[in-house]
Amino acid sequence: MKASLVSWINARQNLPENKFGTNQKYSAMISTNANLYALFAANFPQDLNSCCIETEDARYFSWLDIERASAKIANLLSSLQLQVGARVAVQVEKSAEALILYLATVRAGYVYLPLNTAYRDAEVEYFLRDAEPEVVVCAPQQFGWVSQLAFKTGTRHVFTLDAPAAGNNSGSLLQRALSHPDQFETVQSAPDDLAAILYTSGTTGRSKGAMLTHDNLASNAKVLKETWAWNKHDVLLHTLPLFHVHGLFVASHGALLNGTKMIFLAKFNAAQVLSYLPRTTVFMGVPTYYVRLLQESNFTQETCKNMRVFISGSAPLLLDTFLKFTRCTGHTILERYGMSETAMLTSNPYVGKRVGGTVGQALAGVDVRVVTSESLACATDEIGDIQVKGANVFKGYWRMPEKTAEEFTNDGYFHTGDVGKFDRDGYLSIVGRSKDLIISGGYNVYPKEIESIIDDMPEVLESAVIGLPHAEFGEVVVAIIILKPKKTLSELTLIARLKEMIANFKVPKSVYFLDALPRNAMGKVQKNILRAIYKKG
Ligand code: MCA
Ligand code: AMP
Repeated sequence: MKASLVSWINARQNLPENKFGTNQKYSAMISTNANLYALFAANFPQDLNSCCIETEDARYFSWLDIERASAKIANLLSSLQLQVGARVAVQVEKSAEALILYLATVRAGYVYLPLNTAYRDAEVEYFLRDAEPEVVVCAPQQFGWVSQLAFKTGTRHVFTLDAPAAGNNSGSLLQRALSHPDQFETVQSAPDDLAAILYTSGTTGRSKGAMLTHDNLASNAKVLKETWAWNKHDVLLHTLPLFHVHGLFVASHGALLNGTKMIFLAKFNAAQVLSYLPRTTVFMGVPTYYVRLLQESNFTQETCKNMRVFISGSAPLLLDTFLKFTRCTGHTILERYGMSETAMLTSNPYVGKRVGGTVGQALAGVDVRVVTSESLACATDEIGDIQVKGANVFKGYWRMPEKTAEEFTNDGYFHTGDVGKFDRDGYLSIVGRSKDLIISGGYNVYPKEIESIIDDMPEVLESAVIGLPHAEFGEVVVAIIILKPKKTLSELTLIARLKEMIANFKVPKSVYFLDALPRNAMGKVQKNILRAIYKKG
């Protein structure tokens, strides 16, 4: 079935199926334009009518559809007379149309700012005030509160984009794009021009906008294409959200730069993934995806016989999961390491030894080092701070020059905040974090953000938020509360309040009450002691 977006456009304009020639016209762009979309377009397949995205409701978007639909939206954005470098903030359900909006924003030379659909009004208000987007695109059902927030914070244009299940009532963005031409000359960008801002909450609690340039993204996409041996027969099964690096860049850019098909599932569902594996060759996921797949009785070698590679990242993959996966499927998971600020830094090899419990070796062109607290290079197997330098490393934090400067060494390496060691073959193991961070089901949760909200509650004297091991999510958020004298507060009440205020995945799964928090001689809360006490809980 033709994708509704394009058949819907065609139907109203009786356009001939294929107005464009073959792919020759795009190859000229790659040499002079650093715009990320120009790189993708130069690698479109010869047959532009072949499928780029297949959706779970059997809609098909050809490469020509992608080109034309992103041109229409790029023309709409350009018609708004936005400032150079204008931000386009997007909080919508995953869909092919959402990916097309991303591509349109990039090719029009604007800055794409994806927001987790779980974020609630207080979180969204922070991002809008901080990033000051000129355009906001949200789901229709959120339009009421999002548009109020957006206009209050100075946004001039708010559009809606609906999940595909809603059919042709696809929201105001596509309705408005319909009347615009379906050809657009991708804007000439410099390598260092901004392409996206991704917010990664700070250990101090204030979210920071990681500024990613066209070259940050293009250089990483190119090195991953080689490292993971993408080929013309590949089909990517894409089940990740589109509002984080893993799904939006690592997965989508892999297929786009390779000029091969993606099958888009709205979200991860283990049983549904199994039904698609026989038609796909590449799958990417957070460890929770693999834990869940292994719980499926029919997840076998037979199910995976068409698969070429399973890639894991965003959070630690337990050795137990790694080994069990090989026993069940015959495949060895390829684990890699990334950050919003750096995209991918290291990867286990596609051909060669994949070592469980490690995130592999530094990618070509990426300089990763492990140093002591005196910034001396660590010896083999010596634990130290992981630092990185390379074209993949971001431009800095949005409007935070001082914070950015703090995060880089004098010789230009970025402090990842991770702690690890290299083995004698150069395989990196992440053994901990110097930053106070919980990774739950692949989502990052910064305890400081949650502690600040809890500490503002009238009954609370102070709190500590920690991550405890969890078989499925890797870690889960847990809060320890010290109440003010004579005050009462129940776990249920606290959780209910937090669910009204912050994204669900950040809400503690358990709450404990103590008379006092353990502190060291410096007065710093000893979270390691709290983790030890409650890990057995
Ligand atoms: C959902 N819940 C969660 C999470 N997800 N709680 C903690 N952590 C989570 N990650 C809550 C739901 O709100 C719900 O709460 C309850 O758990 C059960 O929901 P469930 O249906 O089981 O969850 P789900 O909808 O299936 O989601 C689990 C998930 C999802 C599929 C693992 O979290 C996911 O897609 N994670 C991937 C995140 C990602 O893309 N990470 C990449 C970041 P209640 O019952 O109270 O309603 S990029 C990155 O890290 C770097 C750059 C890199 O290297 O990639
Ligand atoms: P973010 O940039 O906020 O999405 O999260 C990046 C962080 O996720 C890194 O600094 C690591 O702490 C963690 N991370 C990413 N990939 C892995 C991995 N393969 N193993 C362990 N931690 C990882």
